[in-house]
Amino acid sequence: MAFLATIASEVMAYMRKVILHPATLVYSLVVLLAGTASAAQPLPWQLGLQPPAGSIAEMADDLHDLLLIVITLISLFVLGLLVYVGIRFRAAANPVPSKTSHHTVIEILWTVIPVVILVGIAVPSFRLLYYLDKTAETDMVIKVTGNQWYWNYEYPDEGIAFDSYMVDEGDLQEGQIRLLSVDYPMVVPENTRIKLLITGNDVMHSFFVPSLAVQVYAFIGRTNEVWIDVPTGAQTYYGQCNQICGVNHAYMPIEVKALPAAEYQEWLKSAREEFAMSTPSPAVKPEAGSEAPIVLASAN
Ligand SMILES: [Cu+2]
Repeated sequence: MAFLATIASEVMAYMRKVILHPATLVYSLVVLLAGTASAAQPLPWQLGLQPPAGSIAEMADDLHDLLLIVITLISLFVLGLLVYVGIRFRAAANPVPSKTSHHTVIEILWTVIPVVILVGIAVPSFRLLYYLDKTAETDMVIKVTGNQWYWNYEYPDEGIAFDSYMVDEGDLQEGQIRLLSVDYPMVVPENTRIKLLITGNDVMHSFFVPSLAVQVYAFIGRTNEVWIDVPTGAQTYYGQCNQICGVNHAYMPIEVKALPAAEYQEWLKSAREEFAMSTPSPAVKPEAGSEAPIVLASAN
């Protein structure tokens, strides 16, 4: 009994310290009031996933919620069985144990029921998997290259490419987020489907933006294809490299900035001047004999 009291007091102490902490309450209130539109970044003491943005993320979120229900019911059922067996068949109450070792009906049940559960889970899971695969129906392409330790974004149809570095703590401006804000974010138009070609230049990286439900490895000499579904609304989505890639792994965040169509065109105009590609990056160097156009240097 003493250890139960210890556990209870530990839980109470944790609740007092963390869940009832003023910062937690204020954040919970802010998140509740602000709704799902404003939090495409991790928050202190956050529970659960970041609010989903776009159809892929919504489907992934729904699948997560479904699995959470299934796993909770299974865990409670197994816990209930354990408690029941522990009490009902304890040595004191059951001095002569049964020698039963087989029970055909139960064995069939505990084979068939898990199979039914798994098949039930497989249906939404495969639906999401095949939905993720539909990279053909996209509006535009961005090539993302992981480097030690920054990202490079290339818009092949616009002839622009630029590096994206984390803003150092000392240089943070008003509204920028420590370890998440970058100097040049990946800018995208709202309400578009974007094909991402993800590759690496040195070691393995991983392009991970939780709110858009995208997490893809960036390998050297290999291009992974995925698409994101940017929802309507000007919004910034934050992510990080989540494949340990060296000493500055924690300092190569991802910032995806969604703009309304007109503002995106404005950005494109200035980006074409500032970020015109001088040479194609190594991963898109045209192969001998191919007709891929090479964009020449601009004069700035
Ligand atoms: Cu990395």
